[in-house]
Amino acid sequence: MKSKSSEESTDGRVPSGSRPFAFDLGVGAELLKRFDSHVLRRLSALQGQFIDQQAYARLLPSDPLIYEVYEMRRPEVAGELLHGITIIHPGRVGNEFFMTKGHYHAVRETAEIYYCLHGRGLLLMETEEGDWVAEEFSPGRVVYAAPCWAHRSINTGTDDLVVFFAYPGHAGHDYATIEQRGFRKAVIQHDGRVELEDNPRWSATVAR
Ligand code: PAN
Ligand code: ZN
Repeated sequence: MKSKSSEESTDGRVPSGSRPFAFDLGVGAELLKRFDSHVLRRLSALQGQFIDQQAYARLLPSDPLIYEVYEMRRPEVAGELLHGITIIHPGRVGNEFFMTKGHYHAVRETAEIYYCLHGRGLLLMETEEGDWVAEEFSPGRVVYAAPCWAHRSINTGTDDLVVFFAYPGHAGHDYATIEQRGFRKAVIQHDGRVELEDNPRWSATVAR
């Protein structure tokens, strides 16, 4: 499946034994077999993020699975690309659609590219300076999260949302800023439509 060689090096340089490889990208069991790690995120991992805290509390006893990440293991160094698939399951907490935790990259000056394989949704992005953008996910669509933009995937459909992602190996993840502050916008269902509204739980400052 893959050569181990010297890929485990963590001294910040691309290992000399890093070798090319290839795999098929599709949706289904064949794709998922190829991945090295599988992370499951349940509702409890998103504590404090959804607007309707009563709806959150009602769902919490069953702690539903919100999303899953299948990742290729690569050295976490600047010359490598970390990549994999995220599957966000359909559903809502109150009127708000299921979503990922969302994060800034710890190294802010690193981008990420997404390719939507299946489903419908949005990549919600914002900067620390106050800018925000929501780009649509639909099959075949690429979304580019530029350096310094926090990003959160949201499933606005009735089926799984499946996206491929790739980002620099040294990017790292800053989850704390979003855990404390949230995103400026929330994505909700209103009269059967998908709408963005100001997030009342968003706070302008981050306690450090
Ligand atoms: C993605 C995300 C993935 C899950 O690979 O890690 O979609 O979202 P959270 O990491 O916010 O839980 C990515 O943006 N990596 O950098
Ligand atoms: Zn990211």
